[in-house]
Amino acid sequence: MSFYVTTPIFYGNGEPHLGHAYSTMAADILARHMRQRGEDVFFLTGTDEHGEPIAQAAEKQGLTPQELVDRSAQSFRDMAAKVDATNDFFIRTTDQGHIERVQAVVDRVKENGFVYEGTYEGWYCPRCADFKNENEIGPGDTCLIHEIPLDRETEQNWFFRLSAFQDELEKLYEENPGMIQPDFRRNEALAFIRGGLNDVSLSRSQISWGVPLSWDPDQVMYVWFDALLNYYTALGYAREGEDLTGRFWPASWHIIAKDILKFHTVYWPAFLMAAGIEVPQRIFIHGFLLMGDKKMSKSLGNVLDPFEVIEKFGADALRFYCFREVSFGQDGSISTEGFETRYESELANDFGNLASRTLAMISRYRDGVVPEAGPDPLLLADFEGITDRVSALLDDAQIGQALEEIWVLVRRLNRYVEEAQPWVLAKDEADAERLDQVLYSLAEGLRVLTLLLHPYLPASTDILLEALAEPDQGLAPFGSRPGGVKVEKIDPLFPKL
Ligand code: ME8
Repeated sequence: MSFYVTTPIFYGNGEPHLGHAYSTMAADILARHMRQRGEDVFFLTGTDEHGEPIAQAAEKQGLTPQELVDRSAQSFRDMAAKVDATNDFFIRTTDQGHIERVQAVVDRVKENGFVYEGTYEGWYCPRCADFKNENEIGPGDTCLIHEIPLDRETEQNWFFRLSAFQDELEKLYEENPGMIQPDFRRNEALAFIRGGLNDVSLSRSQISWGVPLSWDPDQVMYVWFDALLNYYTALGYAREGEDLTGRFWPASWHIIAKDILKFHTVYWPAFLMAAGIEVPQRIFIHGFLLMGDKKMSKSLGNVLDPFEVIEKFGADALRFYCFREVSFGQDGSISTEGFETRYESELANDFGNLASRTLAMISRYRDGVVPEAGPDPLLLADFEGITDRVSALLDDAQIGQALEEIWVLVRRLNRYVEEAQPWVLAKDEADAERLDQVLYSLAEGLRVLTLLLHPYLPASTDILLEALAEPDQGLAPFGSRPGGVKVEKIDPLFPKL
């Protein structure tokens, strides 16, 4: 089966922060997990490089737009690498391959009769790059998100007949209740659609930094249509000489935050329908990471630097913390103190310790060879079906809940060590068989959990899988690997600071 997951493409006028890293890590966890299941995976991220905000930011910095986006594309690429994302391609909307394909899709939308010429008059937020309808305008004609005055725009441009898709969109979400996750976001999208859809500008005439329309090159594509199309165009040119569209489209998951719900649940499927292209399978809309009670954002300046955290604690710790602390789908506060607490108590104590002591005991009591014994019946029921449960949760992008399922068993194994007391068993030759069973069960439990944790903690689980002499990273049920394997001791995976 093919599995195609995307992040938003981030604006090429800013520096990456933890909010961007969050979506990237989420998509990466799903991609890694699906690869473990042997699926044919494609994972896309990238940068959104056209439009007025970028042209303006470049001018302010005394750069050409291209110079600015070249720099920030590099920063976003670095960010993805630093959080250990395994994206299969990094799209930039200034790629020639993207531009050509955007033009081709828009031409189809026009041929299909959904484009007309008209005059736009209304309110526009230059930061959102969004035309606001009545219920999106704050007091004194301001942007509700950025709290800045909106611009009154009047311009001659081309329109997309969004209104023609009202019924089809309603039907889409009524007939596919699971398509937008979490469920309350689907209600939001439906409410927006039922509120009535106005046609939207498809092009801008007073901006030049964008994709020119093939039939009217004085106008450039409205940046949101250009940007949304990235998910589709990338497959056409990500691999030289190969078109991956048939293999991966429609996307399995678009991972986004709630700020761009309207674009992804209303504009995007409508535009695809207009072009005669299949709509994505599912869209996951996560919440905002908050520092205190404020959204982290570039314009508010309260940004937690993921690079600093990674420098000090490693990418695994960041990946773990974000999905452990905040319920995926909800807003959630994060803090340095919260981070340090979880690092100590969960990564270092619960998991790191379990790994170190299991390997140390096998080394001390059995010369590093996992005994050839069977699994302890005491643990069998706990581990029964764990891989399926985690897989089912991750099928629905329940990243935090899947992690919780795994963590329950991490704690279970720690309790098992305390209950079984291998150091007592080791003192009496009469307990040798029981010790074999306990050590085997610990090694096996640790192996199963390490495999399940791999998508969350790729670097430390790589070390551990090597120490456990587990060559294959595919998921495995408890008790499926026989003993007799030589394992190695390890240094603490999450050293105390
Ligand atoms: O909107 N918490 O780009 P953008 C969680 N280019 N996630 C956050 C976040 C926070 N505090 N801040 C940002 C754009 N994000 C468009 C997208 S897609 C075709 C075009 C993440 O750079 C989250 O995924 O403003 C959010 O949707 C995205 O960054 C917005 O990134």
